[in-house]
Amino acid sequence: MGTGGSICTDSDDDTYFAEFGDCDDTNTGVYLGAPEIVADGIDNSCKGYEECYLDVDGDGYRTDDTYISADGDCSDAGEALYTLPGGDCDDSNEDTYS
Ligand SMILES: [Ca+2]
Ligand SMILES: [Ca+2]
Ligand SMILES: [Ca+2]
Ligand SMILES: [Ca+2]
Repeated sequence: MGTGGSICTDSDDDTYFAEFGDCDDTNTGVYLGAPEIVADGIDNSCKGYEECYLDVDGDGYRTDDTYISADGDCSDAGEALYTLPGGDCDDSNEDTYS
């Protein structure tokens, strides 16, 4: 190793460097251009946001519509993770979900 040069780190061994292209160097499924998993609460492809499902009425059942979440966690009001059961046929009525 020389002196004065930058040392690139790849802690998770996904071949992407933390300093360049890997926005989470602890997760091998996260790097620039990685396949995006919708609504898993992780910005897999390092695009700066996450696509979440919607549960507008908060009854615990989501629709198949997606929403761009700027904070990327899918845990705010109205947002839903992919683990939530789908099939809310009326996402404006919390008493109707199947
Ligand atoms: Ca990574
Ligand atoms: Ca994702
Ligand atoms: Ca709902
Ligand atoms: Ca509903």
